[in-house]
Amino acid sequence: MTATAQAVKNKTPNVILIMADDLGYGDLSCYGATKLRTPYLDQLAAGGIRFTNAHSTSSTCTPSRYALMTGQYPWRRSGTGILPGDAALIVPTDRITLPKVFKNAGYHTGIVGKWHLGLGTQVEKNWNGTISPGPNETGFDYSFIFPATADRVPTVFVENHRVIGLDTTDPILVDYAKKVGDEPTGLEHPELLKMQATPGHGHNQTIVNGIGRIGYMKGGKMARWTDEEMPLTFLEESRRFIRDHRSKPFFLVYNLTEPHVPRVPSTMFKGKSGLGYRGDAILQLDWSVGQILHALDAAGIRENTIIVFTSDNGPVLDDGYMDGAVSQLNGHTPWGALRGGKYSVLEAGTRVPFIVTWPAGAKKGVSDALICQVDLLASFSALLRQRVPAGEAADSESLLPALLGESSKGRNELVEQGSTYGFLQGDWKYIVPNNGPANTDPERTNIETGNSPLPQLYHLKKDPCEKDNLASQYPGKVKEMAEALEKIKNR
Ligand code: NG6
Ligand code: CA
Repeated sequence: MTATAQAVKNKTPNVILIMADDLGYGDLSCYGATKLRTPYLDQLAAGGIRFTNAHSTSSTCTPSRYALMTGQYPWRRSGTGILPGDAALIVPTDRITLPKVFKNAGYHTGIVGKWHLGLGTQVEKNWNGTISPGPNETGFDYSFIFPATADRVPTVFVENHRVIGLDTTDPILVDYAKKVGDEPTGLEHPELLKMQATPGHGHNQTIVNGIGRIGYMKGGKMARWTDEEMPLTFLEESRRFIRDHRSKPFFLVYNLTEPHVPRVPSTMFKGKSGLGYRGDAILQLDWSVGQILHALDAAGIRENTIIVFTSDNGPVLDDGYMDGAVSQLNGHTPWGALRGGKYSVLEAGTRVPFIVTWPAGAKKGVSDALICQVDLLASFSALLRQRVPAGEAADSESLLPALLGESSKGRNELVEQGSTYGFLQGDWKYIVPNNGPANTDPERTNIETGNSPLPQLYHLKKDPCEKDNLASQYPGKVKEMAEALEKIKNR
């Protein structure tokens, strides 16, 4: 029996989780986009299962990734909102995590790309020494990350516990409260910027590579990335990881940084989409996925590799830079036919592309099963016959048959997190009343939040666009769902 045949028989496929950053439900041509084409992801979807009702737990990054790692709804724990770049690690090191499931099953585990779950034990940390705990303490044998987001300092790569390209004569200092060093900021010197920040939105602190960032940093000049090649560096590291570990089962998390701001595609993609840099970044993302497929083919392991492709939250156009996302949208609909987007409790906030392929083991097709990224922990535990410790990862449901296309049955209910809670149950969605603003910021991000002081009830099956609030027509249903949600929250 060949090694691949043995691995298929033992059900020990390689697993690659590819997580895009702010990619919307309608951003790929296999999800209905007509203004741009994403041939590699279309090919992936055609060879696997394309989910139409898959969700992140939350409509922003940190909480969604926290849930993915821990199998727990992020709102059960405080401090799981969008983290600054100097935050301490928020993932517990003494509990089960998604990578630990694989590690316990004998896999080699790695993460490449965006992290945004904090590093070290405190905010004040020495970026010039050993930075720990981080991904390596939460289940990854290998990590090659950037700490937070592409628009937050420090704009450096961290490999395992150390910043890459560190120069001891030019130490790195990071501060989110006050300016450090004497480098120009975007606020003081907008003439030095190659991409202007949206007025009134921030992104005007330390300038790195001609782009104003959130947060202040000094030093580490040689260690700083250039945005044009940063995603290609992550791609190359992922390809290397695949090559180096092709003969043993591995789990790789490849966290793409596209199409999050600042959108600075590499030269080969600039202007290619006709939709501005946001569209170009999506073409770059699609091509990167194609490069991963080539790497698997070259290593001879595509057959027995599961790829899960998804996004951490819904789409946004103007998220702080004047990059043409609004002015060159050209009729593209990143949210598909849904309402809302990033930061929103409406469907486009958390309903995201989700594709699963496993040529040797899973079926092909389209599935409307309700699934959530929080379920990957229990589902892969089931595949690898690993026990989830009692009381841990309690919000994660094993949906393995749905993920492999063997069943159309997903979850019965799901809690969605925007600035208020949404609750899906059967064909219905209930949104908890909230006094926050109905729009994130009409002049800038301009996304409907879903906030309303009145209860909202939508029949998602008949009204996927959440247009027709039926709450006053069905007060009993509202009460029943509000109570069911409270029960889950207090579990
Ligand atoms: C917000 C930023 C936004 C983006 C987001 C994180 C402002 C006004 N907005 O606070 O630009 O960085 O955080 O995005 O600074 S996420 O995908 O990582 O959640
Ligand atoms: Ca995101």
